[in-house]
Amino acid sequence: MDERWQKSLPVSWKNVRFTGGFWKKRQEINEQVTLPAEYEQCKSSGRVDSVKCIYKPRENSGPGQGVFTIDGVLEENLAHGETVPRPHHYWDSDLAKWIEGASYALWYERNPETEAVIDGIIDDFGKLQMPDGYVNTYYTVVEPGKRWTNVHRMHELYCAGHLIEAAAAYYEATGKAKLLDIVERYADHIDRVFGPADHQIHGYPGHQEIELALVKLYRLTGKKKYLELAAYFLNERGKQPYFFEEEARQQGRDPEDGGPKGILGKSFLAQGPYALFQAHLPVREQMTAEGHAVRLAYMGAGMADVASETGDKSLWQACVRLWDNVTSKRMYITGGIGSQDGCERFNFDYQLPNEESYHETCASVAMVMWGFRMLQVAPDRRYGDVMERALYNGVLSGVSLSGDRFFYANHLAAHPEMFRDRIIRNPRMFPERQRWFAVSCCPMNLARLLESLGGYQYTKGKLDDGGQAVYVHLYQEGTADIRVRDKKVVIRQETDYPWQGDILVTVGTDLDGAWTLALRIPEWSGQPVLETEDAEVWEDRGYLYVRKDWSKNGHLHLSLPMQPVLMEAHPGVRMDCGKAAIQYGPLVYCVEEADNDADLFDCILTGDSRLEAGFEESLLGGICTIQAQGIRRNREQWKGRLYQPASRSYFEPVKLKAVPYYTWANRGTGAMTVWMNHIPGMDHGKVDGKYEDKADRGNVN
Ligand code: FUB
Ligand code: ZN
Repeated sequence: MDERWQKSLPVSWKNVRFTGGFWKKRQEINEQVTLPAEYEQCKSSGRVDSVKCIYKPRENSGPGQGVFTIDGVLEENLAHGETVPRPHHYWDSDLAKWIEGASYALWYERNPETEAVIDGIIDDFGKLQMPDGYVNTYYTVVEPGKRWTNVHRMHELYCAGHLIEAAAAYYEATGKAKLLDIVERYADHIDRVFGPADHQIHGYPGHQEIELALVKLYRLTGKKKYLELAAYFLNERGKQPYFFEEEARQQGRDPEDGGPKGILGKSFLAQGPYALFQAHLPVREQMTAEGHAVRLAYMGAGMADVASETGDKSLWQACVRLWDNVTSKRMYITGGIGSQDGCERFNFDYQLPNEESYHETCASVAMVMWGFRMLQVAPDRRYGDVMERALYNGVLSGVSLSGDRFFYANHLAAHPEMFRDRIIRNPRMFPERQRWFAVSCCPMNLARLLESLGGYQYTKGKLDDGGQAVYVHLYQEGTADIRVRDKKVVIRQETDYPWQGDILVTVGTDLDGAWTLALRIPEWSGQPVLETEDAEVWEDRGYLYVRKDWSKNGHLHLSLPMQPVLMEAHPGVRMDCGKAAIQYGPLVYCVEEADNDADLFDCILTGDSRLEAGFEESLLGGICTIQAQGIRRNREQWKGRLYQPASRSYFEPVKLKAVPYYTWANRGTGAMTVWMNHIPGMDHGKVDGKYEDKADRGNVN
């Protein structure tokens, strides 16, 4: 159990600028293509107008009348002949996430048109706000009078959380407090409605998010009641009698009825009632990560935040326990989580299917958010490495290189044929990025994360001896403007990361005296080389601490050895037994049909497959590709048969080219796999003119 506490706080995204390199390019696409495309989708789907309250409920409309998705909620559409799109109960969150992402972009480059669009939506939210502070489109126009009657399912608190995050971003970017005023009044309302007193609802959200948002609001306003409310929501979860049942009974609903299709209710998961919502047990008693993946990771982020601010050790321990279960048994190599398509949830330990993976983009975003918050309590590379893994792989695969197409589910292997008949059932699963989804959480989540990524690079805190430390969690070309002991410090990183691991750090400051830069050394990098002068250097939990007077000599050079390696999964992951995946630095690779004429699923990487990395400027936006040699069976032997007796097969050599996983499916649909067959003890050298298995001859290496 991670007992050590070393609090640090994020260096604001406003103080960090990417000046070139990998993420700068992605941010430009995000600003120029993704955010505008998302706004257009919000407009044409009715989201933007929904805040204007133009929807009029038809008689008998409301829950129970529409088209249900797998998670049992109404799809947006003009179902049942309605003339105006019915606002979905989480449309507010989509707009809020868009405002958040667009606000970050405004800070980097003020754009009066975007600002006017945001102002317009904020004004509409302002008009929507009730005198008591309540703001929610759905309950204003679709089910008026029913607010706070189905907190279990209807996402009011989730939408509130996203509005708070949007308000914080808009305020910080523009200095304008009008959305912040709205959400403060709303948060005050929520604080009056929920709580331990008899007249209050003793409840908590069905979809976590507001917890971390309230901590953000607390940090921005200094008002402790927001932190206390966040803690209250976490501490209430799982208490008996179950709030979701009490709520249902009070509203005359049958608590045994899980809702449409009966999948979300009391007895759906073996782990206990309401495990899908992480409400089966009090958070401190939850031993494994169960249920809906995004909810769990947002909850973890909220727990870490609250623990960090309150010093609550038992909450922190519970948070570490969940983190450990996720990252040691239930996470993909891409850092993504939630392998089960039905209900977007965790599965049992090591159940990580590749072709059928759900692996929602939002869940990877949530892992970045959670990992970053873990780092703020305990700077340990096991959090930073996962954050980076999720970012470069699970998150980034969610958007096309062009910036206007998105994955909801991210598969780790695909053969397009197997998804053909799924198109009708669930476009989220199709292995081709889509322009939009009816439930469009992922595109928005991804855009707001990429735009605020600078805010995940550094934190600042005190060391045990009281000295100041600035932690460097991510490497990227750019500058950070930080205050240490109230003096300005400018940190500049020059690097071509993630394509190579050299990082030149220059610190510009006239702050006298020693303080510490702590650099994350990713586990994949083996032995790093650090060059610097006049410094005291030590290592702790995967961070290299460099303490010196930076005003005298502000340079260091960190070299993280970066080579392609074959990775294996724990033997418990039965889908990956006998397989290996290529990793290069933080990037996970895959082989795609577009580069390989071989049948990808029959290729075998052998013990002496050499992996060679080379940069290809003109491929997929400029990437390092990895070349590997392998073998495969000669298909002609099958002579049209489907099966034949096993015999020593003849192998033929095959050359494979792997590309970063995040770039897959940018050249049409085709087969792809991250995990390839791998026989470590097999040499693919030619024997007597044929390729055969040396291991058979006792020649295992
Ligand atoms: O329910 C809101 C969001 O939509 C969830 O976080 C996603 O998993 C998707 O269901
Ligand atoms: Zn999503």
